[in-house]
Amino acid sequence: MLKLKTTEREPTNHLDPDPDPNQDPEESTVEKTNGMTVIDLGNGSQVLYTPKFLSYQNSWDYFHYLDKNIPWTRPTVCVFGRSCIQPRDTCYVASEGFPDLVYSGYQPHAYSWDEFPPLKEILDLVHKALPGSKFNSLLLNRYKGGNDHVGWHADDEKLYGPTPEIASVSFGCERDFFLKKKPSKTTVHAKENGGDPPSKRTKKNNDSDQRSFVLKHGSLLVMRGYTQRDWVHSVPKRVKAAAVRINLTFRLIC
Ligand SMILES: O=C(O)CCC(=O)C(=O)O
Repeated sequence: MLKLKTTEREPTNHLDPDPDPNQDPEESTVEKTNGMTVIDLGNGSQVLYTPKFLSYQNSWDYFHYLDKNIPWTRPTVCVFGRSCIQPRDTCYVASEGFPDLVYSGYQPHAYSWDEFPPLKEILDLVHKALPGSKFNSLLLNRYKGGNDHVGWHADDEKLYGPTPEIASVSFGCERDFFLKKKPSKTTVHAKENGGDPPSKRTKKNNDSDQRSFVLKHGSLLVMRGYTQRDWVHSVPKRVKAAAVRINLTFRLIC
């Protein structure tokens, strides 16, 4: 069993059930508590980021274990009607008896948690860091170099319910992680539209509609609330990110 040390931190609360009535619901706020940054993206979307979730050495021990022992595959997926090889390695772990995960026309084999005890250790640490949260499945990604990436998407598959919580732990090479608000269709009524019939217009994005993080070795990033409904995220190609990065995204199948 790998020996672990986590960074000490205060337990964090979930989305504020009793928000300040004077605050614009679209306004985003940032709060820092004991190593964790809480970013309220507005409208019920929230991101938490802890750069030093796991200690440096434990993170390397996990990295080497995962790199060597996970049965990584690089499947063919279907994106916008086209077949392509997924630009990163993947593996999937889930508790028994839940619906199968299917994304981009691909249904990964679900391995059991019992086959990879260190994954259960990391899951326990994530549960401890996020009191009240529960995860029962895990999608693993391995980026072998700067060409490996994940394009803009939301983890909004039905099996995760309307407000999925995703806890993402990173090991190895640092990579950029971007969040971008989905363009919202606003109905423009006749009065505001010079008397024309109602029409749909797409609201333009501004700076507060984008966020970026550098996901550090041993870090934890959590997306909560309506983040998957209202935002998309990506890990873009980076020529200079030549080394391997492994990422674990813990999810709850409802
Ligand atoms: O590698 C990451 O940090 C993100 C992975 C991701 O977006 C996903 O698995 O859906």
